[in-house]
Amino acid sequence: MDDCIFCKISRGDIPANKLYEDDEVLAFWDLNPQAPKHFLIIPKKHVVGPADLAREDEPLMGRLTRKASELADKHGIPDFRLVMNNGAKAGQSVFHLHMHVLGGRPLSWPPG
Ligand code: DGP
Repeated sequence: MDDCIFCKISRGDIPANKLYEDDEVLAFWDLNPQAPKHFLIIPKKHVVGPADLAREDEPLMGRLTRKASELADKHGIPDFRLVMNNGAKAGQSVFHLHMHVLGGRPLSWPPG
């Protein structure tokens, strides 16, 4: 997707502070952190959001979740929250599927 900011990061067209990258997934620190530790993990494949996942994407989502947990552990975030926003009214502002990984402070519930 030519005008997708996360596709641009994925292609290396714009910089990001990366934690991890392989052929399928990329993790980078959020530009606008909502907690002391806040990174995003995305599939390199352009998927708009969770509601747009195909059955064939199920293994990819498993990889994202496992890698998010592994990276949280590696970066000293034993307790963390995974968040995926779907749609503008739920807070999605970038329409390329991403999982937020937030930690480093107590997180209240319910979210706003
Ligand atoms: P959401 O609101 O769930 O769509 O989250 C999008 C997140 O992406 C938001 O927390 C800010 C972050 N973000 C947006 N643009 C950039 C960027 O260019 N670089 C980085 N590192 N993060 C970005």
